[in-house]
Amino acid sequence: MSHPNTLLEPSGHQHRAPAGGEPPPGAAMDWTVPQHWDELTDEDHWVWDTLFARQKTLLHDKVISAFEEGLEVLNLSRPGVPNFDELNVNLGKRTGWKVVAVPSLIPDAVFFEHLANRRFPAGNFMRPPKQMDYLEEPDVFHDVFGHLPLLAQPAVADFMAELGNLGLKALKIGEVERIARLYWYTIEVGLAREDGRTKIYGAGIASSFGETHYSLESPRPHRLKFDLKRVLRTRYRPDDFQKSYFVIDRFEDVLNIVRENDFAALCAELEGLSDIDPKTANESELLAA
Ligand code: HBI
Ligand code: FE
Repeated sequence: MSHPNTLLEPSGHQHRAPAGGEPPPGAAMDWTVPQHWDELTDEDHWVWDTLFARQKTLLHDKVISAFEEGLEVLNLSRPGVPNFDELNVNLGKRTGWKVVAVPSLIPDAVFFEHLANRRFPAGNFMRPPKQMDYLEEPDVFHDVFGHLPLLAQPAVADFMAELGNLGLKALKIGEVERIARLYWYTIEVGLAREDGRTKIYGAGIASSFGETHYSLESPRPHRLKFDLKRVLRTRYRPDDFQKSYFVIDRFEDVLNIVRENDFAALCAELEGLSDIDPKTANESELLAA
């Protein structure tokens, strides 16, 4: 287990993104910037290689198999921070997605617009060595190592694009917080059953040494059977380990979550029902231990 005095990287990085502000200098209207891969330093590449080797080893048997397949398909084992142009050749062939560089968290509307168009916004910077285990904003390791392997899997790639569309619709009806919860409890900190065991698929956990251990081994968090209405009502803390994780039965069902539900109707149904604090859970909701 992790040492209590280590500043462990909570998977969370999503402090609410800037509101609909102007893009920073040097960024396009959609907040994208060139990756400037050739400006990455030896130290950046060293941090990538160090984090990659540690997580790849740690995740074996703890992450769903589709994640490890994605690492191979995208040839992410090659040394150094990946060049997005090279990555996009394989990724585009597999699922029509491409990774684009952004300098920071971007406004929800811009973020969802990218997802709806199969563009994944990834940080163009790498955390410094003294912050190996602490992450303020999503850097290239969180975004590329954590998110891209599953974007090479068609069902997830479609789910992510649908989430983008849902996010844009939710913004129009003032329900973006509910979509942010769905995104959070699946794409960022999702768990799934595979071969009779609970495994990781959320990028925030997969890219976090501390949360990989905590999400599967700690007795503290609740591990709840995935229930869409429960997810839409449950608050989350983006800057700490989770008090609750949701576990989907079969990872390949992830796409059905959005395909089989009418989101606007669900929001209407949940109108007036209180939010749920993630530190609470009923016995009946818990995954059988
Ligand atoms: N911006 N760059 C970036 N990366 C994210 O993961 C991100 C974001 N903006 C908003 C956001 N995520 C979350 O609030 C989503 O739930 C919308
Ligand atoms: Fe993320």
